[in-house]
Amino acid sequence: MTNLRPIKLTLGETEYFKGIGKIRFEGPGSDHPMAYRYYDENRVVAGKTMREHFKFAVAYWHTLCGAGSDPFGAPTRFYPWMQAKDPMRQARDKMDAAFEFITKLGLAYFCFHDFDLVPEAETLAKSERRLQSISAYAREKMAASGVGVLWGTANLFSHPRYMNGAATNPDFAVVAHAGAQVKIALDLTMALGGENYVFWGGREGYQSLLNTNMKRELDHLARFLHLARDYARKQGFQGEFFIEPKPMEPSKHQYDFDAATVTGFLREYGLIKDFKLNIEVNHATLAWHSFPHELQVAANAGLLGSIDANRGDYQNGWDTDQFPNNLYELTEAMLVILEAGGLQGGGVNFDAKIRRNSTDLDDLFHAHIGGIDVFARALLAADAILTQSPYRRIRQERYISFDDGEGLAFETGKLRLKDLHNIARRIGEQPLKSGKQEQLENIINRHILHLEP
Ligand code: XUL
Ligand code: CO
Repeated sequence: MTNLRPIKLTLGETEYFKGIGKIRFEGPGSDHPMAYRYYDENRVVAGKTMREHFKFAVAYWHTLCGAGSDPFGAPTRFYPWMQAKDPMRQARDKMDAAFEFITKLGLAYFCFHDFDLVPEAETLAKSERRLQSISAYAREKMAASGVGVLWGTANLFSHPRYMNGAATNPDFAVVAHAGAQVKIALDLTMALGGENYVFWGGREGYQSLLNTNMKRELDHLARFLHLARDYARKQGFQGEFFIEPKPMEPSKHQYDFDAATVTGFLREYGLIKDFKLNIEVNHATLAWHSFPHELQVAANAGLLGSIDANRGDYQNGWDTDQFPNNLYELTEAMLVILEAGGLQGGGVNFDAKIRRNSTDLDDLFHAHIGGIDVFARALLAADAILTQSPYRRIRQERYISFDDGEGLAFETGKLRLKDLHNIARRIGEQPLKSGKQEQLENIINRHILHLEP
């Protein structure tokens, strides 16, 4: 179902990013700041084109709606597509800017929350009409450009009604409203041919157990996901549903803490067949994990669906959502993704924002070009490590004692605890075996430094 249509530059009435043309692959030797040095969408690596490996998507909320405000200060960016007073006019301007931006980058996807596309109105019925109207406009732009939807979602965390949660709210009226919003967002995603649908549990969590019946809230969350799945499947939706784990922020305790927690939840509530995971870098690090760790946990369970690309900051614990730029770390991540056989259904969504003081229009391009190129380099490095270095062999040899004899008998369930006791007494203390970590780290460094185009 991957969107492989050619991407056509698509402008609206106004050209917003004047002076910036279509971003092209120029190779590592290029000095042009507005060019890809490594991302060559048609280049085949490990059996797939780069375009198919990544399915890069622009995140509507950060890139088109983000105005640079933070808890300490007012917006710093006054983009021209944000100026119209009429909400539908503004939504259409924003969509023109979105398609100009996405098609200039040559990308095939975007991701959105319902109310990224149009502002929420005073009533549900009016909001629904606004969404239907922008959906028709989006369909026109998508047909003209070839751009598709990687995933849609509903914003169940910004409005004050969700301050105590959405599906896990202690008040049924709020749960019902969240259900209505998810129904509308599913309809919208399906109308736009969206390939997947995401649930990030924004305020599905709690601040204090003193006022929280945790078990009941978790039961409600599962019930809610069952209803959403049943509705979408009945309408013929064949894409994947993803849960996006995050340990905290905005809630102190979030129910979808990390990949392992969500996997357990999906198993407990009979949702494991229909839901996969959308792993976000900065959410992994907020949970005191590394990104590759979270990817591997998801892959172990067969649930590695999609990723939200960004990075945190080593000096603080917030969800800073910076654009990815660390080649060493991303190479380790791409090793996990390649060995898992790729992402199932999803792609790489830039859930990342430029800094508050990045106020020029071209900053959006620098950010995305940098993120895209670092992924492309990481893919090339990881592929070389897997195919041309002793990386796999060194790791495999650490487990060689399970390949035959008594080790294999243990692995295949043929030994009892008493057998382990007998074997240990017989073989006695064995020589220590090195983990070879530094040698493996040097292999990564060597391959990120010596990349042939
Ligand atoms: C919040 C976050 C969201 C989800 C979509 O941290 O990552 O943007 O990706 O709701
Ligand atoms: Co995200």
